[in-house]
Amino acid sequence: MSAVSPDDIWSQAARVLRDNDRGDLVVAAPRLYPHQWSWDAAFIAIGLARLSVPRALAELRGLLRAQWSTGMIPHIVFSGEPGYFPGPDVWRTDRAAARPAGVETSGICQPPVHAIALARILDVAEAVGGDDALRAREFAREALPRLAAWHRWLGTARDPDGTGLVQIHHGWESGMDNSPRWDDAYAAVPVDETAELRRQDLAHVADPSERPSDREYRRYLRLVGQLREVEYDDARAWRVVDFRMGDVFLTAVLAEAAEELARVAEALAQPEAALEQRRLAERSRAAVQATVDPATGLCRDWDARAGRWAQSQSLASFVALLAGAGGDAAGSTAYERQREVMTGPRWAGHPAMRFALPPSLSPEDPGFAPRTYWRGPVWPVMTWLFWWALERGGDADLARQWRARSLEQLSDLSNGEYYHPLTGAWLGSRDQSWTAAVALDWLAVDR
Ligand code: 9WN
Repeated sequence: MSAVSPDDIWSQAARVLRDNDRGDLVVAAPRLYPHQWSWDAAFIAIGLARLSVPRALAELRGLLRAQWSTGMIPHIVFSGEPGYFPGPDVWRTDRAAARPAGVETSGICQPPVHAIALARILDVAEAVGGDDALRAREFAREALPRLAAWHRWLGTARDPDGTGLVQIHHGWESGMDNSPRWDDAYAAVPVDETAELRRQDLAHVADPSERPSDREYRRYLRLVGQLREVEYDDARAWRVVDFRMGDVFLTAVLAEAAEELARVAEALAQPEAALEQRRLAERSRAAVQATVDPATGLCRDWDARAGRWAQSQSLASFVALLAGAGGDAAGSTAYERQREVMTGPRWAGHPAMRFALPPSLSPEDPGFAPRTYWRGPVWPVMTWLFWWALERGGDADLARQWRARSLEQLSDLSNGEYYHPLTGAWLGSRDQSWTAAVALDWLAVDR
């Protein structure tokens, strides 16, 4: 046991969020990511709510101001600070008809965890009562149609094949940028050796192997170029882009977010809005269920261009634990099977793991790279999401264990972006906002 107390973790995490707060937005990390990221902002708001409900609401309100007229919530809202590549000059979303005036954003999206954040903040605020509860309800009324439009856009513009599986046009949209999930699909994306790389990320990490390679970045930029070329027009983008994947993790998140938004709509006495979200949740869950590989019991992404299932196994293969937890799938075969594999000796229960927590890749996988980003490390924010789903689904013992181990992992007080699964050392950026945010939420549970 470490000598660090929960109060120490709390004060350090609160300090991180305070220091990373630029007034109108909280940057994802002080140096590596000096802007607001879409799904980071949602997790950050969950943590902020434990410090100040109004500040948490302001974070989400700020993000929603950058929502495109199509419904898309962009993956980055630029703060004006220098130091990140690719910046607005590369994205050139000023040419996109759907981008709102007065903000600079990227032209792609990220997983839709926002309604999960809204519902959680509302619950926190209702428990506090008074002004916090009033303000949270008022904000929920304002956010509901916007989040419904966001979900609708994912379910239509990003499901051109009508399968229920949401398609992404860039690995960045998955939030798990260089996960082996995308290796085969990226192998078919021509590398543009002439693309100018002005990477700044490598200046902010201890070791370049913690980040994606230049070769990966060249592909990332090629896809941005293709989307920029069609001015981020939804009708054209999916036809021209060299990468189009049915993302099972994002779809599972959408299922749960829709379920949560339905709950919010009911609390606001808006039954029609609730019904729309319940239908979307059902459709998304069915799509997730349809990805289950009968041989392994794990979920799979779909390569829509190649017309085949992606082969890799990663943290994202376990999304029955997310999408199964809230509804009728709890206790289903996929849930039970994935739970067993994840807690078993190939994954979180691997004997070499420093903490028995879900890693981004199995230590047994030939591609396991314990320092490299989404190719092995443990990401506390991902543990939080799975923990949240377990809690809600009533899988209390495992939820308790993951929370306790995560707090032990966080007792180095670094608030690292991700952690070496075998040594427990922090990697990537320190003082990462979303790590601090989930630490606060975990601690608040029994404070
Ligand atoms: C690209 C901010 C973001 C996270 C992503 C994570 C990383 C960006 C980058 O950082 O991606 O979007 O430059 O590497 O992969 O999940 O939202 O924390």
